[in-house]
Amino acid sequence: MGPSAYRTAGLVEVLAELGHEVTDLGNVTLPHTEAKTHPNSAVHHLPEIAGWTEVLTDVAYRQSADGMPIFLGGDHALSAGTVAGVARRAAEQSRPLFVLWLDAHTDFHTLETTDSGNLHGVPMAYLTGRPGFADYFPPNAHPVDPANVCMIGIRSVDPAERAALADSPITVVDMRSIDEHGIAAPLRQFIERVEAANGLLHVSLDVDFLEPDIAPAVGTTVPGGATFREAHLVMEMLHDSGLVSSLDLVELNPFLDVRGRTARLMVDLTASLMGRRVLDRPTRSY
Ligand code: HAR
Ligand code: MN
Ligand code: MN
Ligand code: MN
Repeated sequence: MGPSAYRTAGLVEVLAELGHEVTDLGNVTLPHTEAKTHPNSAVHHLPEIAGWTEVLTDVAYRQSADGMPIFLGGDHALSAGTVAGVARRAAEQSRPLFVLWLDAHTDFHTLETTDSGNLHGVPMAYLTGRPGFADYFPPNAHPVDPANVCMIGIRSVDPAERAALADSPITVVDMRSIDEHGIAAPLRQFIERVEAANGLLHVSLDVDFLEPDIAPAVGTTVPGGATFREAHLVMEMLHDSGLVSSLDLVELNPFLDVRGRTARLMVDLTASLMGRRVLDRPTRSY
């Protein structure tokens, strides 16, 4: 239902108004899947998620040939496919892929460590080549270098993820750090790294990155999220960088929305990323 809510909230029209040529390629469908279980009996919907990963890898690879694909979800598990697809594109262009993960959660569980068995909790582990996926997910031909991953907005990390992150070069900007230093400084540092490396930049925006008061339409709200202005500032800075090559909008559950407020906010954030600004002149640097 997420993609339908974005369409209803006017995503295509808003981007077209900004002068972009927009093509809505419609919904992706899941082909037949093979039954599959995992020794961790909590894991559920494994064949479906493995199937989606395969299909979306292919879709993302093809749609990143030109233009900027925006992938509408749907569960954050979809990023296992979308990021794998753009990683294949980056490898073909001999450019490094960077991933900005805007989320309350790190989604860094393996299939062994997840307690909930909800596979939206595993895509970053799959994408960065953590072990245990080989017999269950499509082969990860182009793992993302964890040193090229930056997570911002983090405020809910399970013990197994915490342990794995202690040994990982992933940059994690948690909410405490944002409280203390603001959100612009770490983002600017990351953008500068992408630019210096001539990288592609994939942005994965989970609704629960946002403060639940302003974005209630998500099943896994965590208090203390990014404010309206922090979120827009991130998008505006990303736009100014000119580096973003693909985007996921994930975890929207329209059933939980209040008068379409969350869908509209996600559309407006996308508009900021795609060039909506207050004045038609560069932002002054002080
Ligand atoms: N870490 C918890 C789990 O694995 C919660 C994961 C929630 N993730 C999302 N997307 N909804 O970030 O169950
Ligand atoms: Mn989910
Ligand atoms: Mn997530
Ligand atoms: Mn999340």
